[in-house]
Amino acid sequence: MHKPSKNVSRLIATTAIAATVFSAQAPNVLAVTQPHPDKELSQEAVQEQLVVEDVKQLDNGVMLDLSSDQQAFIRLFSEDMAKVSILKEGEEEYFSEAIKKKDWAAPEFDLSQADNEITLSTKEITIKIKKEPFGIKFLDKEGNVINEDYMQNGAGYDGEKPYVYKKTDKDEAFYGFGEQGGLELNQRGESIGMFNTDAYAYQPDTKYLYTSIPFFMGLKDEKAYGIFFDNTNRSYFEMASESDDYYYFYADDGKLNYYFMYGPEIEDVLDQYTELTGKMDKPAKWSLGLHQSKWEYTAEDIERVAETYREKEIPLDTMHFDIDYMDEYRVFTWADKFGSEALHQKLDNMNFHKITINDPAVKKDPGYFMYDEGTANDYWAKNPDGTNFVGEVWPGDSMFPDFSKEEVREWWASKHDVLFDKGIDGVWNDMNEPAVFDGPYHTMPLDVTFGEDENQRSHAEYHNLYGHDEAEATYKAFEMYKPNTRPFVLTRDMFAGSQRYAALWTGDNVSEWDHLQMSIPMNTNIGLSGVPFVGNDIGGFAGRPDAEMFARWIEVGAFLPFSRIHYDSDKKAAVKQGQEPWSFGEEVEDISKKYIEMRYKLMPYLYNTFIEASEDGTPVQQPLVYQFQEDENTYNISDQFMFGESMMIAPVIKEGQTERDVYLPEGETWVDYWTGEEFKGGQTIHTEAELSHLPIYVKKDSMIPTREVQQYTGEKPMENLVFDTYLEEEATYSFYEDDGATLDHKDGEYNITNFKVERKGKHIEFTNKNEVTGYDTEIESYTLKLNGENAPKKIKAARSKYKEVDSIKEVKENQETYFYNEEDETLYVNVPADEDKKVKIQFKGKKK
Ligand code: MIG
Repeated sequence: MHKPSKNVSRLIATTAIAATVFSAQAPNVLAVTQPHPDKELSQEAVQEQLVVEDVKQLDNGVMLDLSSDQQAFIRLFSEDMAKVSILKEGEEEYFSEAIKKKDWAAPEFDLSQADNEITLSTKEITIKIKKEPFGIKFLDKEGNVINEDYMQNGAGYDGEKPYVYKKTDKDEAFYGFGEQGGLELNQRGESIGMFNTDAYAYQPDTKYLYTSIPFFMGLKDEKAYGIFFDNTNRSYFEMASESDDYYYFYADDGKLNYYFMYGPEIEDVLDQYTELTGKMDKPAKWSLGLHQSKWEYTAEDIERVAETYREKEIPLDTMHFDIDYMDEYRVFTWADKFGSEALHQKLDNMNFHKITINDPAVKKDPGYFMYDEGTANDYWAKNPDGTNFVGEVWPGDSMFPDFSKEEVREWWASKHDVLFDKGIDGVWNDMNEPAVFDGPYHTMPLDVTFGEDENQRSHAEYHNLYGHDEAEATYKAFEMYKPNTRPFVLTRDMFAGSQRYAALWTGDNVSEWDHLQMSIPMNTNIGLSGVPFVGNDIGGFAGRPDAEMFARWIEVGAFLPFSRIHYDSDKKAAVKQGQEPWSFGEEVEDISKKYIEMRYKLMPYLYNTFIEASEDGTPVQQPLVYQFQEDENTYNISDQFMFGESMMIAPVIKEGQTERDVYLPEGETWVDYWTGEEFKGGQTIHTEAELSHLPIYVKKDSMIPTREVQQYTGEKPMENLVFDTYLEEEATYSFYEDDGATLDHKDGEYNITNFKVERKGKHIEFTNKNEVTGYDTEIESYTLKLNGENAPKKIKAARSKYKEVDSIKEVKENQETYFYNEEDETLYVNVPADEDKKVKIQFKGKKK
């Protein structure tokens, strides 16, 4: 398979002069803005080796005196997580803003010393530290080496640059690294760089994108570990890009400080990582609906597009307001037409949610309240000489809030009443690299400063945190003004841990087939980096898709965690093609409607998948390897994904294609969602996929909660919950329910109900048990939809016998009824929600 490597753009980044002008060019790899040249490690420096000179036991690990006046701290944060710090003389251990949980109870551990080795072991892992030369090895409890330093180079500093070399071999796969380009899931062989960059119209081989998450996982021999390099400076990951024997990571500056976490399940690594850096909140349900947006919709366009969705009965929850809603790009103001009461009334009456974009840059404009207040209070980022930094963005010369200061974040938060007063429900943070049109490499000079006195940091150090802190400030705005409403913040730039505050969209992608394809490895690796709430502009932002591309994109788009159609201003598009579902003719409109409706039907499942994400860090859009790490065939599948626990999506992502191969992971039986045909896992099948067909496969023995379609979330009460069930032996579902909007769940206002469907010889039993009942549910009945079953003989619960009816509609509306559809061999059974007896379904003969 052709593999466009990011190493190409590494060359470009180091040798070419990066474009610093506003990047409105046509898509062209050479024109994509990239930061200043990469720094490389000196081979001489990395060959110097450190030696352990003294050892002290700590309550949770050891402190080592090293040669070259350095010190190492190796602390156990849990039975399978350790923090490794190697520090220069006088430096202290450190946590960046990424870290949510700093206090970890020390696990029990043994410490022993031999001649040249120190051993720390917990119930789960053993850490062997070699004294001369100094090096660290992590082993599992059976004594398998999971990860070890590459001793030729080890770890240390090359001048200012902290680095770590690790041993690898060709069987090890790498995942995570936040937002990365490329068409492959497995990042082995890649040169990865992290420095948040406004990379308009990026390409698969563009090295620097918007978001930096210096976290990755290694997977070898079916065992996974994670490494989080907690350094906010520009960092680099050479993942066996030079040799199959080692990989290394380093940063331009800062401390050497990383966390090692052991799985062996990927799932456990991610759970640990998100314990450390925070989980996402339970999302507002409306934010899981479809969003529509365009740069340069007029106020009239917004109204007309919103109306058209309702007229055409295509579900939509949210309209976005891009930068034109502001008065000449002054943040926290409204231009007349966009602020008009009439427009907001109309949108509100049609039950739309509304999101406004927000940029960090504040127009340098005496008399404008933001400028005046920020200046009077000394809130701006500064030049090295202490004067305020001024750079050009949309409003012209602008000031940049210093979000590193808590006071500035509070101030910024407090300004959001201007938006909330118009009924704005979510805030979309753009340009937070920060992008500066006339700055070197499209951002601020690296010596601009943030913070004061002992908290002062250079832009070089703070850069990757700018969007993170702005997201925190925006999140605070919700706490301030909407204390019992779930926040929705969308951001272009993140650092590790930003999932605590915001969802991520992957910036200015392009209407090209490669981008549709790339979105899958990109999003799933972002998911493996602790950020479940992610999406790409459906149809592509820059350029315009044709009908076929849009149809294929909406098929994928309906299954993105964050699902938004958004596109570039007409000024830059060669074709003035609209990008609403009806802009491509009837066929594509029908296709769009079909899949958008499907998303709304799956809302209970999607919401529950997000609840899991908020609890365990589980990605919503998962690479196959996430659930199937025992099956090596999944390690580099980049064109299929799991949508939650049970549904596998195998979209067509190539032009002109109407069929494709699909790999079905081993260990499951898979059911074709459309035909009911069953397949054993562990094989590649071939399927037809005409334009309207999105191949979907469901794991056998799963229950998928669904509901009737709504035009927007909250349109109709969910009186009947339908369990789409594919039964072999036993399927279960633990269903979470709350209001999906407030924080009342924190006071116990939620339900958990455990459902079980079991095959017992000639009959099937259905049970539901309440585990938590704190929420006043609207559910009156459950429809158990059993796919691929014979006609039943009788159905009863205790003594009450269920009555057979003639249609799906009838069964959904009448409790204690059932309907058998012979054509597709589907049985529907309506069980009252308060049924506390087993429901027994008896069949005539043996299972077909
Ligand atoms: O310099 O606000 O990525 O989504 O429509 C371009 C206008 C600024 C970039 C965002 C895009 C948004 C656009 N913005």
